[in-house]
Order: sequence, then C-alpha cells, then structure tokens
Amino acid sequence: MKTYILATQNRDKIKEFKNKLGAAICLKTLDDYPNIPDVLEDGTTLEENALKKAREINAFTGLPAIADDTGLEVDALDGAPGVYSSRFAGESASYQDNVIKLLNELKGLKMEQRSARFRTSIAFVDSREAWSVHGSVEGFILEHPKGEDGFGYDPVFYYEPLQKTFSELDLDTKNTISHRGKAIDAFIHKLKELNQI
Ligand code: ITT
Repeated sequence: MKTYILATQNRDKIKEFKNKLGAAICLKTLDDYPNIPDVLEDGTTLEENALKKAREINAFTGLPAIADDTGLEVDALDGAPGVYSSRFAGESASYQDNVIKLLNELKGLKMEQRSARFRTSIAFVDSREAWSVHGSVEGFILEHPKGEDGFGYDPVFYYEPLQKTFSELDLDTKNTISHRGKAIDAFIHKLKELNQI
C-alpha cells in the first residue's frame, strides 16, 4: 500500500480523511513529523493555500502530499469568512470564538438571509505532478449552536435536506454529504484514474 502524507495538524480533519481514505492508502500526518516548519497560509484562494501546503510538505518529507483548505462563505457577509475562516475572530481564535463572532455579525437576519456554503479544496503534489479537486455544500447559519459532534462551524451549519446541523450528524453521514466528503470522493476518483490506487 502506498504511503501519503496529509499536510494538516487539524485532528478533526484527519479523522474525516481517515474515515474515507484509511482503507485505500497508508496515511501519515504532520503528527509524524513534529519538527516540520509551519506553512504560511497567505494565498487568496482555498486552492492556492491547499497547493502551497501540499508543495511545501512534499518538499520537506519527500512523500506524495495531500492538503485540504476549507472555508465557510456566508452570503450576507459577501462571502466572508472564506479563506480567513480559521482566524475570523483573530489569529489564535478558537472554534467557539469564531462561531460567536459569526452569530453576532448575522444578528437580526431572517433564515432566508442566512445562506452559506462550505467549500473545500484538496491538493495533491508529488515529484511529478500537482493538481487539486473541490467540494462544496449549501446550508444556512442558525441563530444558536445545536448538536455535539463535528467541529469548527458545524454546530451552526444547518443542512436543510436532513433538517439537522452538521454537529447533529455522525461522522459517516457528514462525510457522505459534506464539502470535504465530496472533495475526498473526487480525490479518490482522480487517484484511481491515475492508477495511483
Ligand atoms: P490546516 O490548515 O492545518 O489543515 P485549519 O484548521 O487551519 O487546518 P482550514 O484553514 O482549512 O483548517 O479551515 C479553516 C476553518 O474552517 C477551521 O479552523 C474550522 O473552523 C473551519 N472548518 C474547516 N472544516 C470544517 C468543517 O468540516 N466543518 C466545520 N468547520 C470547518
């Protein structure tokens, strides 16, 4: 089985990747390389950031690298926080700080004015090639968090077809319908096309 490195320190993302990809490939993560330098995410798009992370981690480890960059786009905020989703409430903001800021910014807006989507770009870089795939999912931002599972903005992201927030879904269900789940499906499809798995 071929070994890849997932260029993230985010444990929640790692769980979702392993849930879908675990059987098909051997997946290392940045936890296996404690001294690896941080990648500065200074791109203006999710795709740029994902490719940058994958390039730098491939160069450092020599392993084929996979990187995910994800953002929440809220229509009433003209697409913010988008590429800044992890630092919406400041550089070292927690998931909860970011959710509180988001709810404050949307105060007073009706449900139909609270439309949003998650977008994920997944990049792949090895010594021969670099490419990326994408996934997105539409929803609405609730006025109050609901549910215990998931991470980040999941407790306020309402997915209308199931009438639940992403935090009310188990991992398998979230991974079937989510931005990241769809991007991982596209990623597996492309690896198969390239005879990499
Ligand atoms: P890496 O760059 O190390 O992969 P990160 O936490 O910085 O991890 P991103 O920049 O891709 O990840 O994600 C930005 C933020 O978007 C993240 O901090 C979460 O708050 C949120 N987020 C990402 N994926 C999410 C998901 O599936 N559900 C809810 N929120 C998510």
